[in-house]
Amino acid sequence: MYAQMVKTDSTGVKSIDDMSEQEAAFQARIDRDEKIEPKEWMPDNYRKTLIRQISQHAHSEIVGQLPEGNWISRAPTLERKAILLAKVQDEAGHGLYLYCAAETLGISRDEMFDQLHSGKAKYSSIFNYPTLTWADIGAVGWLVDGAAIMNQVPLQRTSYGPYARAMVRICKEESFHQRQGFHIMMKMAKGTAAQKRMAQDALNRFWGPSLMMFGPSDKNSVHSAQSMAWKIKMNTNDELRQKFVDQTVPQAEYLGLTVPDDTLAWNEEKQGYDFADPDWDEFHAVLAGNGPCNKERLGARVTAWEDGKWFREGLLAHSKKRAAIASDAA
Ligand code: BYC
Repeated sequence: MYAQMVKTDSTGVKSIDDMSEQEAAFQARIDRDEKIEPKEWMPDNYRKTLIRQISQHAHSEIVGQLPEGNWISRAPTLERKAILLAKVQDEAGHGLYLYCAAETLGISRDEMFDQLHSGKAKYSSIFNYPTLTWADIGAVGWLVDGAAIMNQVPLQRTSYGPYARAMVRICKEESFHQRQGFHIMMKMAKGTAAQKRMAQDALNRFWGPSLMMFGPSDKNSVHSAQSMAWKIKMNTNDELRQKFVDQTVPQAEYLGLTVPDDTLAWNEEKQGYDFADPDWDEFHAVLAGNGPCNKERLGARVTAWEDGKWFREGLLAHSKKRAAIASDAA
């Protein structure tokens, strides 16, 4: 009965009148743009929402290494190989900052890995698509990192301190990633006819999945309203998708490539492009574990975890030994 009464609007966000004194004081801090720090009081759902979003984000970074890692040994030049290697290492670093940020909320890294490996936790749908050609590595940097930046730059102002601070460095690196992807696309699109065809094919396959990265449309987004009220999300999914399209279409034009959307048109009134929705049935299939590479990606993570068991055990044994030596010496 009480639970129904507090959901005072259609989005399920509590109105200020229905909040306890503590909750209202917390909301006032958020509204004043104060950062919330780990040991401070926060509503249980704020904590849970952050753990869900930050851990999913961390998992995305880690799983996101796989489609690109696939091309390190096949990069066309030594320079491209070194750049790609650095980028994939950066993604591992992003995962680690984000796992650390989530840990400050009281979840352990082992629990997060367990949620990933058991299929309970999500990671971004985009990483369940294959990278079939070298142009796909360009498209991933240009579109996937481009979409990630669009989503993540506003998250530098998110209300939870450790998350906001982790995003600052991540965004700097993502911006380098996006440029390296665009640079690959420039080389391909301005190269031979066959290279240009590869670049167009990569754009054709990655366009829809990149739009899906922003999540379901606002009317179907279950978490947006509450997450925006708590400044865990700074923009809605549709707002960010629109900004991404508006930024990316002129870049495709510069490359001489065609965005695979017959309905794409500039809308003078809204000062933005009208564009077609991605295939939401495909999005839901990927989220349900039935995308082209879901099983392969999760399988690779589980295998890596199992293969690393001896190493984790070795580290633990070593740290116990050192602690014992230190306590003997004391
Ligand atoms: N894929 O109510 P909604 C990167 C889930 S980039 C999978 O709108 P929310 C990288 C959603 O989790 C990618 N799942 O949710 C780039 C929820 O399910 P649960 C990572 C998705 O949380 C380049 C349900 O659908 N970036 O790392 O308000 C190289 C309902 O959605 C997706 C981030 O994670 C999706 N595309 O909004 C390497 C940024 N979309 O949890 C790495 C931070 C939705 O209820 N995250 N779902 O079971 C966010 O901003 C938000 O979590 C989202 C979703 C916009 C993704």
